[in-house]
Amino acid sequence: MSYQRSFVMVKPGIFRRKIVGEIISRMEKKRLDILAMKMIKISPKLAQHHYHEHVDKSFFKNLLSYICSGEVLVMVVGGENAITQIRSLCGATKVEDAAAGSIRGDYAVSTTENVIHASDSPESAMREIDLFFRKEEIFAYNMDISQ
Ligand code: DGI
Repeated sequence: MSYQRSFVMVKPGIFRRKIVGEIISRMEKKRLDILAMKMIKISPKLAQHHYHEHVDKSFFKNLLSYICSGEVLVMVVGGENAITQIRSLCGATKVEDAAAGSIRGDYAVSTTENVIHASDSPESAMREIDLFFRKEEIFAYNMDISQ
C-alpha cells in the first residue's frame, strides 16, 4: 500500500444533473483526500494532450467535442492506493459493462458521456496532474494532520 495522488475529472453536464456532490461524497466516504479542485472549460488543445493515446481512435472526435462542450470539475485526489480505489468507484469505461453501484453504472448515459475520468496508473496521474494544475494549487493538509 502506498499513498498515491490521482487526477479526477467530473465530465460536462454533471453539474446540470446535480450529482457532483454525490460523486465527491463517494470519494469522501472512502476516506480519500481532495487535495485540489477547480471548475474549468477544457480547450481542444488541452483535451488533445489529455487524451493523446486516443487520437487515432474512431471515437476521438466525439470524445473531444463532448469533453470541450461545457464545465468540468477537475480534482487531485489522494489516498492509500487512490488510483485503484477511485477506478473501482468509477466502474467500467463502457456503459454496458459498468456495474450498478459504481458511479458510471449508476449515472452514465453512454460510453462517451460516462460521467467521470480517473487516472489509470501512477504515470498517467503525474502527467495529468501536471497538465491541469500548478504546484501551488495542490494542498497537502493530509500530511499536516498529525503535526
Ligand atoms: O480511462 P477510461 O476513461 O475508463 O477509458 P479510456 O482511457 O479507454 O477512454 C477514454 C474515454 O474515451 C472514455 O472515458 C470514453 C471514451 N471511450 C473509450 N472507449 C470508447 C469511448 N467512447 C466510445 N464512444 N466508444 C468506445 O469504444
